[in-house]
Amino acid sequence: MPIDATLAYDDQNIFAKILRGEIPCNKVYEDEWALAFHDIAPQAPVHVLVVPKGAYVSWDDFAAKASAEEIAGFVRAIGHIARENGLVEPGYRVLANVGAHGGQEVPHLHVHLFGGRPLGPMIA
Ligand code: IU
Repeated sequence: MPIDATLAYDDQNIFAKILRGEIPCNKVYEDEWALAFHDIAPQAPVHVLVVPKGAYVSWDDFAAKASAEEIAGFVRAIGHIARENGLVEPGYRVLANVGAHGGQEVPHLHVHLFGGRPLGPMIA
């Protein structure tokens, strides 16, 4: 069920629990700014979720409230994961669903990183 991305942050959301180590994940990468793990229902040969360490509901919340340092660290982490997994050539897709119309289901910002096959045109 898609969420309202303007909700207050709930630290009981599933990705907050994964960040705290209360629930396991299939980890791909971790640094000061981000944790990345394989999506449990992959839509492509590579489908990684990249989650910022800070308490942000959505991309909108992050863009409005995160420091420049947090934003830079998170964006760099996404690029690093793509490079380390050999996705830069032939290419990949980065996607953030926001709110009800965006189809966002988990109320902690996460970016989907897809690759490993031609992904086709964007679906609106
Ligand atoms: P969305 O952007 O909020 O729609 O994406 C949520 C994603 O989180 C979706 O692709 C799920 O398969 C994925 N996911 C997960 O990897 N592990 C979980 O425990 C849960 C959802 I809940």
